[in-house]
Amino acid sequence: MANQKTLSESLREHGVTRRGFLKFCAATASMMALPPSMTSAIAAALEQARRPSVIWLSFQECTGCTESLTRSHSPTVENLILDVISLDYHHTLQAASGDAAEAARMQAMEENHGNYLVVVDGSLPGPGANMGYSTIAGHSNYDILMETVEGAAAVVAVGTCAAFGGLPQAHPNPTGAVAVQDLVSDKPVVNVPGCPPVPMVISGLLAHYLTFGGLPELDGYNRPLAFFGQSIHDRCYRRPFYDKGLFAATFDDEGAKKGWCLYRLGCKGPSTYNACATMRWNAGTSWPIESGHPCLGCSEPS
Ligand code: FSX
Repeated sequence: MANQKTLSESLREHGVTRRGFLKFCAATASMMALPPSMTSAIAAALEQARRPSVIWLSFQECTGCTESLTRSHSPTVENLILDVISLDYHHTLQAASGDAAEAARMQAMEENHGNYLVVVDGSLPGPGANMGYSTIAGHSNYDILMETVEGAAAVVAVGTCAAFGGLPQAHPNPTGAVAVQDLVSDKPVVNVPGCPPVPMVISGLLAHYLTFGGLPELDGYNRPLAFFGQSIHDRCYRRPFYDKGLFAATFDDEGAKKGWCLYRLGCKGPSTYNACATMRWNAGTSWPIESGHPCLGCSEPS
């Protein structure tokens, strides 16, 4: 529970230089589609900020969302956890286990009542379902979620499973899986869908919360507009081929080799809103369409 330090104190403790700090602020401004002139305002806000306590709950999921977060490169997951937030509970990343892990969650809830963020990945069996399908330390996912969000400032549903039900909810939905927003109605819920979500979108949302002390503007699906405001199609580097009517018809024809549009191969880019085309994956190396595969539309409901 080291969240009583300001961010700048924490950064100094971890040997982060002023230049490195400003680079992080510039990356945060860019992620949130803010002008570069906002960098100094973000730096000033972050220097005064107390690191918010974050409790991360994992339910019915594949751990891809956490795997994605660990590939965040600006900020890195180390920056994020050591410098930006106080990650007080996370099954996969925490050292504690068993009773000690659950005690850490209870302590974070008590000490930060009303102020902590709850991040959830995975869907969970809803009311009427067999709660035994998914339990942690003998408690149902439902009980853990409701107990933890009671004192939260806001809830972030990370991944399409938490945001919309995702793979566990696919027909015939054997576990009666529901999304977080189906259960939480008295706290703000932000959805960060994707299977998995773009790592920089997860860390960018947390950085936004810390910088501005609140949640960003959301779209109709409660997704942050800064990241989900434009379709994959609108930002796709293959878009000029679509506009000229040049399409790959198979995965290995001349059109595919020339990098033409993948729409006729089933690409869901025109109806999918996400930041893959600009933020890309693996430290900005590439993204599915650049690898020759159509968009699957993973960040949309159903
Ligand atoms: Fe779901 Fe995430 Fe896909 Fe996996 O936590 S959004 S199955 S990447 O892991 O929840």
